Amino acid sequence: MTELEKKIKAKIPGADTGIEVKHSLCAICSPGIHCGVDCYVKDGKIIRVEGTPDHPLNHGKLCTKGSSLRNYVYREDRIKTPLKRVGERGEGKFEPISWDEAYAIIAEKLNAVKQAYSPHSVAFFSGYCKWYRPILHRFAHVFGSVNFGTDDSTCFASMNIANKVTAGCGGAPDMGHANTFLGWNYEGYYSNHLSVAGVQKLKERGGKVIIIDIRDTPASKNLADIFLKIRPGTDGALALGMAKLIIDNGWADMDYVEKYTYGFEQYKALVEQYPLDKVCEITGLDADQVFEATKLYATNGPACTNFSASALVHHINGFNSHRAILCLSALTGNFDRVGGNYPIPPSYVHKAAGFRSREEEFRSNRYPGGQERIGAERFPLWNAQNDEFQAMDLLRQMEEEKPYPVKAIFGFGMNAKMFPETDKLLAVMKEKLDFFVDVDLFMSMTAKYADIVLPACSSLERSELKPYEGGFMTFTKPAIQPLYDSRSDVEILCDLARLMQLDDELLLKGHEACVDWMIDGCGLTVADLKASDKPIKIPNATWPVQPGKLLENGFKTPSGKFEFYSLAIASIDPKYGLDPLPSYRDPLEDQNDPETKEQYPFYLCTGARLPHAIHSRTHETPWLRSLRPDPTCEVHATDANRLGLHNGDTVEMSSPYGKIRMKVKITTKSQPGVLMALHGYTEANVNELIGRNHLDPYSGYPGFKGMRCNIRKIQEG
Ligand SMILES: Nc1nc2c(c(=O)[nH]1)N[C@H]1C(S)=C(S)[C@@H](COP(=O)(O)OP(=O)(O)OC[C@H]3O[C@@H](n4cnc5c(=O)[nH]c(N)nc54)[C@H](O)[C@@H]3O)O[C@H]1N2
Ligand SMILES: Nc1nc2c(c(=O)[nH]1)N[C@H]1C(S)=C(S)[C@@H](COP(=O)(O)OP(=O)(O)OC[C@H]3O[C@@H](n4cnc5c(=O)[nH]c(N)nc54)[C@H](O)[C@@H]3O)O[C@H]1N2
Ligand SMILES: [Mo]
Repeated sequence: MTELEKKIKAKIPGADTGIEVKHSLCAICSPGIHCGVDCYVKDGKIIRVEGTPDHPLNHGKLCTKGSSLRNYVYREDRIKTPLKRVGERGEGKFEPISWDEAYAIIAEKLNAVKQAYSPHSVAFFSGYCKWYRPILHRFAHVFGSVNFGTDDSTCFASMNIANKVTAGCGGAPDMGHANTFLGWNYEGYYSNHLSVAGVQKLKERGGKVIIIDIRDTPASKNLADIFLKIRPGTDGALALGMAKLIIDNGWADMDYVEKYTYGFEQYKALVEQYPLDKVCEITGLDADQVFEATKLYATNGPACTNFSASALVHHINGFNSHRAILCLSALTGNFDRVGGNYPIPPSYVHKAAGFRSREEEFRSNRYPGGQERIGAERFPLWNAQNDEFQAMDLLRQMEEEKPYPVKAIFGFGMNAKMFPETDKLLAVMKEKLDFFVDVDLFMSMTAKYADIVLPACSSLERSELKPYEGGFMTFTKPAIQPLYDSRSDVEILCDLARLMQLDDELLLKGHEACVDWMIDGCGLTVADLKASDKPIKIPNATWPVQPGKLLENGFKTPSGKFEFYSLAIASIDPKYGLDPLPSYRDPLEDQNDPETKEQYPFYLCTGARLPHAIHSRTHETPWLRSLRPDPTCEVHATDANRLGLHNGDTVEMSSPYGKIRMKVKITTKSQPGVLMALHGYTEANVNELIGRNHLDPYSGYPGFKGMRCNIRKIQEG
């Protein structure tokens, strides 16, 4: 018996030999934190999953979701073969077909739309998965369409654009050197558990932590020296008020401001309008606490800040709230400084590993032009700053066919439940599309509307490139053969590129050739990476990244400075009313007429993260679902008492856009008047309650975390 087999026998009583341990990664959650996993494989089946002990990211740890990876991969609703629709769209009636048949139909139908309308009338869309995106993006362009879009229309990109127009790039918190951590909507325990150790270490060194959240969380309880429990969606006003305090009390780093920033006088005039009493009235916070938090942040530097990908920017005023918070970092001289926030260039699909890949070039150097992307006219700032279409305008464009029709969608993990007014989107897709393909692991509600459904394999059944912080990278190998008749997303795209005879050498050569092209210069090839089963050091990566380069060489903004007043925004046609300054607006500005206020008195916050769930992909995973079996609406005890609600009662939640039912969970962690619920349930989809035009005009992002709502008891629990 080998040493390994002995170890396995010790761990799994009764296990016979013949078990192999294969290394892979868990791709259930955020692409930046895909943990290394050890899969125990017997007779081609995974019998156990553990975190890889010597992995540079997770060091053996796994979260709740990763621990149920085996249960996720072997879900019964996995799509088993390519399918062709035989019933009505949405009915879910399909017949199995071969891959060759499926490919032939897809090629024919996409080309038919191209001929009858234009290549731009085919939209290519990716849901939450990121790993294949550069390949899909290039495929869209080589096919001739400008329309490549993703879930970035609701995630990360708003923050990225706000960073870009202010500082030219984003900034990662330098936790290792900060004295104060401003954890603005930071809830690492739930949304990024591997980040918590960094905050704990800072505290152990004597560092201070400020948490700003709308609910009590493990972070507010375990980490905060000061906790500001703010009224949802009012963060922009708080940030402007903090800036006024910083300036008035002489805590600003005026040397930094003079040397490295642009538009200070206009910014100062804006923050003048936010004295402490007004800020407290808007945010519901206590004046002394705001003062103490501001003083700590501004005087106990260096201070770094957490910037959230979704919590703030999921309000219709969120883009500017994010900018207002970012401005604090320059006002106090913390941007691009040791212990503050400093830029790290991404290496591959949003992940920084200390080298610059050619991903962006790969995605864009075949851009066909000739038409505006979907959403370009409605969201000019998004369009100017992002190389994807804004999917929040897809429904309108399909429906109105203006400025041109969208007649086919090639979707990878497309999930209509991600979009506000899901039912309306599906109805328009049903009516308007000539052709819809969806590639997914599971038979989702959206896949049921597809004409052709293709089975994708999971991360354990395929190979993918994955860089890691610290200067590591891996190209995974399949731990098991693709289940059923599934294929990897990239294999599907490269097969189709060949069949459709697309004019692109790289796509025709296949996945590894594309990856080699993108990582050229880092000192490794796919062949080098494949020689190891685990992440290896990238020879040409620079890590840790040294701050200070922007201060030395200039910011990548029109002025070359950090812009309190954004010249990129100023260049947008004034008819859109976008303010170059990070001004504040009410998060319910479009719903404040007296009738709506009276009918829908609650503030609904959807999708604030919980550890056991991620979007729609985990709700149907039995082990995870068992942790919270029912779609649940969290109601504050004060409201529950007033309305006579008890735990387990069924309530109808309603908004001007729709109604759904959920079970009540009474809490004191949130605030009176605020309801909280997760998104992604098929039987209780909160996005039926969010208006499709309830959008931030800067980014096009929906107000997922700020919508008027009401509840009514339907049934005792
Ligand atoms: N109300 C509300 N809505 C939200 C949010 C919120 O907070 N509140 N959050 C928003 C945010 S931040 C995000 S990121 C989006 C997430 O947006 P979604 O795209 O809705 O995310 P998922 O439901 O995780 O994944 C979509 C589909 O991808 C499939 N899939 C999984 N793995 C693969 C694979 O390897 N290949 C293929 N082809 N498909 C795969 C899944 O089965 C699923 O059907 O939701 C947004 N929507
Ligand atoms: N377990 C789990 N982890 C996830 C995900 C998941 O679905 N589940 N999704 C992943 C994805 S796609 C994303 S984009 C990230 C998002 O991760 P984050 O950007 O961190 O977003 P959240 O965890 O939703 O929100 C962080 C905190 O902000 C608070 N918050 C909500 N509204 C407001 C507000 O108006 N003001 C303030 N100050 N705080 C507010 C929430 O209560 C929450 O505690 O998480 C990733 N990680
Ligand atoms: Mo996200």
